[in-house]
Amino acid sequence: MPKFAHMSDIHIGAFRQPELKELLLRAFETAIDRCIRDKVAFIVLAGDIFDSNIPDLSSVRRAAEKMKKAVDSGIRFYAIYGSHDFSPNYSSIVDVLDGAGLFTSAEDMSSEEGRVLLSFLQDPSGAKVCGISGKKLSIDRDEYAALDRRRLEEEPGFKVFVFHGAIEELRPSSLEKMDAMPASSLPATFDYYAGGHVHSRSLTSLPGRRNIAFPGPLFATDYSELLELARGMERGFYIVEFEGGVSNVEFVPVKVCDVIEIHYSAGGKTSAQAEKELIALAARSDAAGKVVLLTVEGELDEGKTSDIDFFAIRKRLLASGPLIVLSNYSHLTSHELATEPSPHKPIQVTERELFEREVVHVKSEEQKLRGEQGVALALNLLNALKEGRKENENKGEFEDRTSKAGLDILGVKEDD
Ligand SMILES: [Mn+2]
Repeated sequence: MPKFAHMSDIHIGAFRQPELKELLLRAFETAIDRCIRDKVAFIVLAGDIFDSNIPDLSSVRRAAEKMKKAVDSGIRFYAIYGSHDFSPNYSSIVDVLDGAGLFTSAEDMSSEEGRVLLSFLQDPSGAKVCGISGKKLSIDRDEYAALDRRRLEEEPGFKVFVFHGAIEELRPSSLEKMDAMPASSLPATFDYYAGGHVHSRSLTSLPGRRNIAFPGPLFATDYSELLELARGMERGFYIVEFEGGVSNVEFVPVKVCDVIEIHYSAGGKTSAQAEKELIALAARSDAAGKVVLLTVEGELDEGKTSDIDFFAIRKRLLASGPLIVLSNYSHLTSHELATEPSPHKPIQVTERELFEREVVHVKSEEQKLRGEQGVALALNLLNALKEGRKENENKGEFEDRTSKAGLDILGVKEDD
């Protein structure tokens, strides 16, 4: 019986730390190896394959090598962009891999009298694949609105629709604020809806639309998703068996590393007590080969947060040979000096807090400049402007790239 795999939101290139970048790549390699072993006919990548439209090239090289291996063993890749690896003003690495023949874009779109037409890709296994990429500036929303559904719905055979976006009816409560479209936006009568964008796994059938699937990431893409792994969340992808229709959907877990959380509440302790207990806790923990997330929070009753020797605690933890230790002391305060800035506060936390404090003064009516959306936009813009000149990039290219990145984030299209 033929099979295909469905992955999404891999975000290759995410994370600053080389150890985490490496784990992400290993998760991708593990998943592809499993597909080769399982002899899937094709792999659907439902967007956000990369963390940005131009991720770091060493990550791209590793990922491309593995994909080449799959292609050489007869597997085909059908991919769409996600909101992360698409840019309205810039080429994406997805285009490069498409051009090089590693991927086939699942979005074969044309327009006719204001209607959006999609063509099916005919896979040799018999499956028919088509889809719409996740784009910025709500371009994809307009495409769904103008989509000629009837032609797609009348097409006979085994059909897979690939998309990148949340579905209102299926949106997890934790993502209530996430932009979503109603399920009726998707053309009906497909056998499988290969979704991306939502980083939480689900497989649901709605009337007229069976098997709407979101596999979520293969590993994690940020700190909060690392915490989810530490708390027992399983990550992976789907393998779908089909003959006429879908006969089985299997979730394939991918695990590349143990992630543990060491949580310490310093509430009501003195700084000396907290330090002693933290060092003892570090000495007790079995961190060898693991990703360790150390969270220290609470308000000290006595002493300053800076009295705690965080270096010694870290050193003690590192002695047992963890892969990496990420510490978060941003919610540690002291009663004695309520205004004292806590030590080791990651710069991102400070920036976020500043924006959160100032965003209330924004007078604009524009929704995306206000509240949490405004904070996110300001942080994105700041990060884009912080990026320095790349090696071998000349000044003109650097300026061009920076201004395009800024426009992308603001959701403005460049003048031609
Ligand atoms: Mn994503």
